[in-house]
Amino acid sequence: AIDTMIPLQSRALWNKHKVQKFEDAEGFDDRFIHHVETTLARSLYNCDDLAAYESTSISVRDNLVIDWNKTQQRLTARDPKRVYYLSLEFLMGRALDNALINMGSEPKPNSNGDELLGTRDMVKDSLNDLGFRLEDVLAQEPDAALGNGGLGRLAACFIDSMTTENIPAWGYGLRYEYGIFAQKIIDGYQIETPDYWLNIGNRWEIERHEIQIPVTFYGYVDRPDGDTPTTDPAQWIGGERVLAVAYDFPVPGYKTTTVNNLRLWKAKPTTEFDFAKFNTGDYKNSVDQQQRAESITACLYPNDNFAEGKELRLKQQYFWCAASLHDIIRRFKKTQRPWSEFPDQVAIQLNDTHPTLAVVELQRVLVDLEKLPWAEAWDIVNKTFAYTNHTVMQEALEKWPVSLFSRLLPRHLEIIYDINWFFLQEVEKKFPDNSELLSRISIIEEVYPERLIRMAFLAIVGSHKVNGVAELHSELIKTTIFSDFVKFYGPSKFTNVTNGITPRRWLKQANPELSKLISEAINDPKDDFLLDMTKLTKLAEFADDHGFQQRWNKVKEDNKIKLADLIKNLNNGEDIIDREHINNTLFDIQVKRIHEYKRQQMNIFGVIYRYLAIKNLLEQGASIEEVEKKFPRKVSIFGGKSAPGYYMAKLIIKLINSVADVVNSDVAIADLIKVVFIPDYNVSKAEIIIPASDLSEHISTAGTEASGTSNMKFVMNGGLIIGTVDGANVEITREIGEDNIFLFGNLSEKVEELRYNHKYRKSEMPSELKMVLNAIESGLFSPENPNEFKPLWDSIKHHGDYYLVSDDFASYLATQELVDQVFHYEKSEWIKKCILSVANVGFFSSDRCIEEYAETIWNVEPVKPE
Ligand code: IMP
Ligand code: B1N
Repeated sequence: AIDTMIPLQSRALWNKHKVQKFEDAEGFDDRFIHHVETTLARSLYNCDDLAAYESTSISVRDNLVIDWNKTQQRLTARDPKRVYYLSLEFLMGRALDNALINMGSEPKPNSNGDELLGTRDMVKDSLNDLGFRLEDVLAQEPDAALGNGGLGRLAACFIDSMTTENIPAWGYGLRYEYGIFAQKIIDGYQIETPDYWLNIGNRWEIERHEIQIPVTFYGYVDRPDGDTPTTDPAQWIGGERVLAVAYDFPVPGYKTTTVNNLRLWKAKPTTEFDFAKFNTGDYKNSVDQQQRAESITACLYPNDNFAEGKELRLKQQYFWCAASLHDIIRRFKKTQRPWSEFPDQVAIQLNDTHPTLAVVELQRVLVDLEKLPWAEAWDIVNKTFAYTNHTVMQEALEKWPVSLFSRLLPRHLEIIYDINWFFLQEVEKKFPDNSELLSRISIIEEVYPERLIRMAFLAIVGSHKVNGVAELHSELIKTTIFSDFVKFYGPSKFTNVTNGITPRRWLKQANPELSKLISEAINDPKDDFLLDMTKLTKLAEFADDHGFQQRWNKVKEDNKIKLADLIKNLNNGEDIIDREHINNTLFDIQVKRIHEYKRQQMNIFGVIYRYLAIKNLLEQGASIEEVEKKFPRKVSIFGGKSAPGYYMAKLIIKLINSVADVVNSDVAIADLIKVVFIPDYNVSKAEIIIPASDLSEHISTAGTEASGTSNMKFVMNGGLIIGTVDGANVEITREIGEDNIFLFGNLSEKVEELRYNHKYRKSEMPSELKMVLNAIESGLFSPENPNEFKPLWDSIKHHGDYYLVSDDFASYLATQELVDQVFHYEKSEWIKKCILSVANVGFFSSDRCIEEYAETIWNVEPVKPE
C-alpha cells in the first residue's frame, strides 16, 4: 500500500544510511560489542557465555535480515512462482552454528593473509580475542525442537535446501510455546518434562506485531440468499475468534545470499469487547475465555506415526491453515493477477495430511468470499496443491469425526461433502454400479457409531500430485492404501521423491573433521562438494590407500571419544565406555523414536542373546580371551523418545535400561558388552552421536518404515548400516553397493503371509529367541518384579507377533556375527566399505530431492541473486 512507503524525496536519506553487513573480524567485533552494550544492556564487566551467544546471534541475524530484505524485495519485483511448504513440524535444532556455516560467502584471507577463513572460523577467532570459546557459546542455544522425528527434521532439511537452491520458498508452521517434551530417565523409566524453549527468549525470531490474522471457529452457516445449494456462496458466522500473529525465522542458504523465510504462527486473544459478558459483570470469565486462545499454539502433540484425534489438534490445524492461506492469498493479490493465474504463481506442498484443511479453506475463500463458481474454484485448488504421504501405518492415518467437524468447522464440512459428491459422481461414471468401490474410496467412512472424514483421501482428491518418500514406499502406497485411487486416476498422479538430508548440517557442521579430510582428499578447499555431492565419488580412489584409511579411522576414533565424553557427562561423570579400547570397540547405535515397528526390542533381545552366550561360554570354562574372539567388544547405544501414552514403547525403554544395569555391572564379562541409553535424544545430540557410529541399526519390519532419514545421515558420516530391506535402505544399497551394507530379514512381500502364519500358529520360534525370552521371564532383568516385561513377550508369543521379531531374529543374529567378523578381523576391509559408502552417498542430499520436487511437482525455477 502506498501509505506504507517512504516518499521519493526522503529516499536519498535512507540510501545514505543503508545498513551494511559485517564482512570481517573488525566488523563483527564492532557489531558484537554494540549489541552487548545496547540490545543486551550489559558491558565487558558482566558478559557471560549466554550474553556472548545472544550478542553473536543478533549480530549474525542482522546480516541475515539484510539479505532477507533483499531476497524478498527481489521476489516482489520479479514475481516468480513460489513454493509454500506447510508442515506442522519443523525440527530445526540450533540455528547459530548452521548460520555461521551457511551464510559465509566466499572464504576470505585472515589478518595475516596466510589462510582462507570462512565466516565461522573468522567469528571463532574473533570470539577468542574477545574472551570466549565458540563451542561454549554455541552450547548456550536451546534446540528449536518443534517436531517429533523424521517428518519434522525433513521439513528442516528441505528449507535449507530450497534456500541453497535459490527456490522462492516459505515454510509455514506453528510457533509452539512448548516443543517436544524433554525426556528424563528415572529408575529406568521415561519421564516427560515440558520443553519451555523460549525461557531465555529467542534471538532468531522476528515478531511481526503488525501481522495479525483473525481466525474463526464454531458458529453456524448463514445463507443470505435463502436456501441455496451448498456449492453457492454462503456465509460462515464464526463463534470463537482468535488472532494469528506472525513470527519470522530467516533461513540462510549455503554459498548464496538468498535468505528465505520460515513463518510460524502464534495464537493470541482478540481485543474485541464482549458486551454481553461485560453487562453481566463477568469480567474474570471473559479474561479466562480470552486466555484460552493462547492454548491453541501452546503445545506440539508428541506423537510420531500416530493420530490421537483430539479437538485441540484439529483447532491447531485449522488455525495454521487459515492464517497461512490468508497470507499467501494476500501476497498473490498484491500482483493484481486474475484468479486463474493463482496456480501459476503458487505451489503448496502438504507435508502429510496435517494441512489438508488448507484445500478446503482455499475452496471456501474462492467460493464464499471471492464468489468464483464452484468448478472454477476447484480447478484452481487442485492445480495448487500436492500431497506427500509419509506412512502406511493405519494408526497414523488421520480420520476426523464428522460430528466434530460440524461443530468446529460447519461450512468446511459442507464443502467436504460437496467435494466428495462430485468426486464420487466421477467414480460412478468410470466404474458404474460398483457400490463397494464407492464406499471404499469415499472421503467419508461410514462406520458406526461415528462417521469419519478420511483426510488422506481428501488430500489426494484435492491435489494434482501425490508422492511417497522412498521408492519402496511409493510403490506400496499405490498397491495398498491408495490402490483404488490409482485405478481411478491412473498411475501418473502418483510419484516418488526419495527423501534426503542437508550435508551442511549433517556433514560439515556435525563432522568438521571428516569434512576437512574429504575436502583435502578430493582437492576441494572451498567445500563445493557440499553443493555438488557427485564430487565425493573421487573418494573411491583412496578406498584402498592404507595411509588414507588410517587418517579416516583416526577421525572416527576422535568422534567416538567425543561421544564417550557426552555419555560420561550424562552419567554424572562416570565413564561407561572403556577409553583404552575405544578403537576396537564397535559402536553399535540405534537412535530414533521408540516404536514397535522400528524394533528396538529386537535390538535389545540381540544384546541379551550375546550376554547369555558369553555367560554360557564362561560357565563352560572358556577364558575371557577366548570369549572375546567370538564376541568382540561392543557398545550398544540407544536413544529416542516414546510418545507419552505409548505403553509398549515405554516398556521397551525400561527393558533397555534394566539390561544396561545388569550387563554393565557384571564384572565377569569384563567390559565385552556395554549398553547405554542416552536420555533426551534431539538434534544437537544427534550431531554428536551420528558421526561416532561404526554401525547403526535400521531394522524396521519390512514395509513399515516409509523412508528413514537417519540411515542416510549415518552413511554420510562414514558408518555402516545393519538393516532390513525397507524404506530408503533399498536405495542406499543400490547407491553404495550391496557389499557395503549388512541387509537381513524377510522382504515386505512376505509380511502378510508371515502374519497369517502367526495367527494360525504355524510359526516356530527360533531357539535363540526362546532363550532370550526365558531369561526375561525368569526375572533376570527385573528380579523384584519378574512379570514387569510380560507384555513384551506376550506380544510375540501370544498376540501374533505383529512386527515379526521371531521371523527375523535368526538372520539378525547371523548378520551381527558377520559384522563382528569384518569389524574385528578385516578392519581394512571395513574402512574401505565406509569410504566407498561416503563416495556414493551423494544421491541422498536434500538438494537432489528439492530439485526433483521443483521440476516434477512444483514447476518452479530458482531466482538467483544478481
Ligand atoms: P510479503 O511477500 O508481502 O509477505 O512480503 C514479505 C516481506 O518482503 C515484506 O514484509 C517486506 O519486508 C518485503 N517486501 C515485499 N515486497 C516488497 C517490495 O515491494 N518492496 C520492498 N520490500 C518488499
Ligand atoms: O516421516 C519421515 C520418514 O523418513 C519416516 O520413515 C516416517 O516414519 C516419518 C503423524 C508422522 N511418517 N509419519 C510421521 C509424524 C507425526 C504425526 O503426527 C505422522 N512421521 C513419519 C520423513 O519422510
